[in-house]
Amino acid sequence: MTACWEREEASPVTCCSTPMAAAPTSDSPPLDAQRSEQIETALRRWAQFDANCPAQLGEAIRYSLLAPGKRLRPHLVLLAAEACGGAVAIEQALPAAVAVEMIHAYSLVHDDLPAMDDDDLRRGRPTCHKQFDEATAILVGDALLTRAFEVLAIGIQPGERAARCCALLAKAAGPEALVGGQADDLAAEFRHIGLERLQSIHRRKTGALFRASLELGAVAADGSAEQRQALVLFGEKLGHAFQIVDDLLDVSGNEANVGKRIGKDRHRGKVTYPSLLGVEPSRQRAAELIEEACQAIDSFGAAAQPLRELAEFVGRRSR
Ligand code: GRG
Repeated sequence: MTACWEREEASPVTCCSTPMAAAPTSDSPPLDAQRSEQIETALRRWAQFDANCPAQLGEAIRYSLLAPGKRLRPHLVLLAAEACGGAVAIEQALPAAVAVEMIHAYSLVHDDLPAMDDDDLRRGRPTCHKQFDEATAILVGDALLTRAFEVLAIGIQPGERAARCCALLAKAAGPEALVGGQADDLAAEFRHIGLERLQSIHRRKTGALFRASLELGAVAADGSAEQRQALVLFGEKLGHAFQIVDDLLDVSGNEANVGKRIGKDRHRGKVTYPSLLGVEPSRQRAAELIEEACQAIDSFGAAAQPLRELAEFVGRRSR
C-alpha cells in the first residue's frame, strides 16, 4: 500500500478519510500564515527581559529561541486547542505554544553542547555555544526552561488550568521523559540496543514533547476527557513517526535543508530505525504511524483537518 504522504506531491490526495485540496511541498509545513505570525509575536514578546537580565544573555536566548525552526510543537498546541474549542481557544492556548517551544529550544541548545551531541550547526546557523560560548549556552537552556513555566503560570487562565499545564509539561520535560530519554540515548552510543530500547528512548526524548503539545492544547481549551485522550494518542503516533523520519533524514537528507549536520548518528555509533529495520521498512513504519495518528482523531471530523495535514507533512518532510 502507498501511504498518503508518499503519493505524488502535485496531485490531489485523499488521506486519513478526509479529502485535501492539494499536498504542500515537502519543504514547507502546511501552516496558517496568520497563526505562524501569532506564534512568532508571542515568542518575541516572552523573550524580552527587564534590565536584570544581562544584555548578552538576552541576546543569546533570542538567538536560539527565535531562530528559524519549523515551530511544529507550538502549531500542534494551537491546532489541538482549535479542534477542541474552535477559533477562540487559540488565544487561550498561545502561552502553552510559547512554553513548549521554549522547552524544545532549550533541549536543542543543551543537546548541541560538547558534553552531549557536540554540534556546530543548528537551524542553519552556528549553535549557541559556537556563536557565544559554552557557559552562555548552558545558561540559555536554564533560562528557557524556567521561563517556560513562568509563561504558563502567568499566561494560562484560570489558575487551575495553568497548574495542570505546568504539571504535564514538567512531566514531559523531566527525568521520566525528555531528560531521561536523553540520558539513555547518550549511554547507548557505540552500544547495540534492540528495537524496544530504541523506542523507549525516543518515546521519552522526542515523543513526550509531541504528546505534551497536543495535551496542552486540549487542556488550555478545556477539552473533554475523550478529546484529550484522542489527541494524546495522535501525539504519540506522530512523535514516533517524526523520530523515524528524523533518522531517515540523517541517512539521506540534505544538510542545507535540514539545517544541521547529516550522518551524525553513524558517526556517534547510534542505533537508529534505518540501521535496525532498514530504510524501506522504516519508511513504511512511519507511513503506518501517520495513518494511525490520523485515525485516532477521526471523531473530530473537519475540525481536525489541519492536524491531519500537519501529520502528513511530518511524514514527507525534508527538513
Ligand atoms: C538536552 C534534556 C536534553 C534533551 C535533548 C532535542 C534533543 C533532546 C535531542 C536532539 C537530537 C535529536 C535529533 C532529536 C530528534 C528529534 C528532534 C528534537 C529534532 C529536532 O526537532 P525539529 O525538527 O527542530 O522540530 P526545529 O529546529 O524545526 O524546531
